[in-house]
Amino acid sequence: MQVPAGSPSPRLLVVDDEAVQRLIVTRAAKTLGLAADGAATLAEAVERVQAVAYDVVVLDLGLRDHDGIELLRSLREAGSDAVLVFVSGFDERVRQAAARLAAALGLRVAGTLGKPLQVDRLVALLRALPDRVGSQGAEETAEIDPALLAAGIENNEIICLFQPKVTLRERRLVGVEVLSRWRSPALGLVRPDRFIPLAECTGLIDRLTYRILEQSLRLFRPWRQQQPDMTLAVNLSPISLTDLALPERVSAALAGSEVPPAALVLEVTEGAVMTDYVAAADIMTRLRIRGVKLSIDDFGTGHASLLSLLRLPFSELKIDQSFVRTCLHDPEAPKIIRAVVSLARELGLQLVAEGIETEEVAALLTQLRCPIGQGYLFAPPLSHTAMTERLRESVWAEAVP
Ligand code: G
Ligand code: G
Ligand code: MN
Repeated sequence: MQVPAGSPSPRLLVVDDEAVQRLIVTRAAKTLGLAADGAATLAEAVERVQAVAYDVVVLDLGLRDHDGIELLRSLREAGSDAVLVFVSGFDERVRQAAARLAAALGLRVAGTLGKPLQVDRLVALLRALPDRVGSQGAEETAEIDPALLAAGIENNEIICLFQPKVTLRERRLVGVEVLSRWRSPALGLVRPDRFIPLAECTGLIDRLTYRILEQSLRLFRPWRQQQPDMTLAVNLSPISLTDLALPERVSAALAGSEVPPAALVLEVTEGAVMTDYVAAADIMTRLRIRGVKLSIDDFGTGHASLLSLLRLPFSELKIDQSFVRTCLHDPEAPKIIRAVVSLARELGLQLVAEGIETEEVAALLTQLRCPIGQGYLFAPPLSHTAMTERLRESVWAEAVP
C-alpha cells in the first residue's frame, strides 16, 4: 500500500536493551522511510507506546529487566494497532509461543527473527508488511541492491568531495571535510544519505569507510605541501565506533599515506557516542593516543548528556547547521552559540560553525567569536580538481568591510 503524499512517516519503535541492536534496527528502518525511536527498558517502551501510535514495534523478548511479553499488554491497553516483529536469542519455539500469545491479544505479528539480528531479513519483513508501513521512501532507497553497492565500493565508484573550513576573520583555509558520493554507472550520482545507511545495515560500512579514508588521505597529501597546517576531516559512521579494530585500521591507513596523524580529524555525531559509551570511549581514547583528532559533528542535535560528551577526548566541536541557519531570526540561537563558544574555549576545543550561507550569518558568528566556519558562502563540497585549483586562493569569500 502506498503512503498518500503529505502523510507523516510511519513510525517504528525498537525495544532492545542492547544499544547496538537498537542502532542497527533504527538505521534499517530509515532506509525504508520509517521514523524510528528506541527504548532500552520495558518502562521506557510502555511510556512510548502510550504517547505515540506506532505502526511497527520490533521487540526483543529477552530484555534485561523484564521479558518483552509484558509490553504486549501495554500495547493492547493503549489500543495500538502496531505490527510486531519479535527478536530473540531464544529458540524458535519460544518465539512462536510469543507470536501466538500476541495474536491471542489481538495484535498482529509480522514475524520473528533470531539473534544476532540479520538485518536483510528484518528489512525483508518490514517491506512485506501489509499496511501503510515501509512503502514510503521505498522507491527512494530500498531498491538499491546491496550487491551493487558492494561492487561499487570495490570498483572505486565512491568519490570524495572536499568542503573547506575557513577562519571567519581572515578567511584562511584551515582544513577540508570529506563528503562522499557514489558515482554509479547504473544509478547515477547517489548521495550519502542513500548509500551510507544501506552500507551500515548490510555490513559494508567498514570497507566503505576504509576506502574513503585511504582515498582522501592520498588526495590530501600534496595539499599539505602548500598548506602545512591544514587538516583533513572524515565522517565516521556510528557503527564504526563499536568496532574495536578501528584505531589499528586508521593507523594503518595513515602509515601508508605519509600524512601525520595530527592532520586527520574524525567527525562523529553525538548519537554515535551514546550508542555504546564504553566502546566509543575506548576507541576514541586509543585514536587520540595515536595522535588523531576527534570532532563532535552536528553538536546540539543529539541526545548525549553534555557531561558524558565533554569527558570524551574530543579536539573539535561543530555547531549544527540548524543553529547557524536560524541565528539571524531566532533570538535564542545567538545565545546558544555564545554559550557554545565559551564552552569550547574553556575546554580548549576547536570550534566550527557549519552551514554558513550568507555574509550576514558569517558576520554575526564572527561577532559571537566563533573562530571557524564552513558552508556554501565559502564553497560547496568541491571535487579534488576544483579544490586543488582553489588552494591557490589565499582568501575565501573576502569579508565585506
Ligand atoms: O554532503 P551531504 O549532503 O551529501 O552529506 C549528507 C550526510 O552524509 C552528512 O550528514 C554527512 O555527514 C554524511 N556523509 C557524507 N560523507 C560521508 C562519509 O564518507 N561517511 C559517513 N559516515 N557519512 C558521510
Ligand atoms: O552532517 P555533516 O555536518 O557531516 O554534513 C554536512 C552536510 O551539510 C553535507 O550534506 C553538506 O553537503 C551540507 N552543507 C555544507 N554546507 C552547507 C550550507 O552552507 N548549507 C546547507 N544547507 N548545507 C550545507
Ligand atoms: Mn561532518
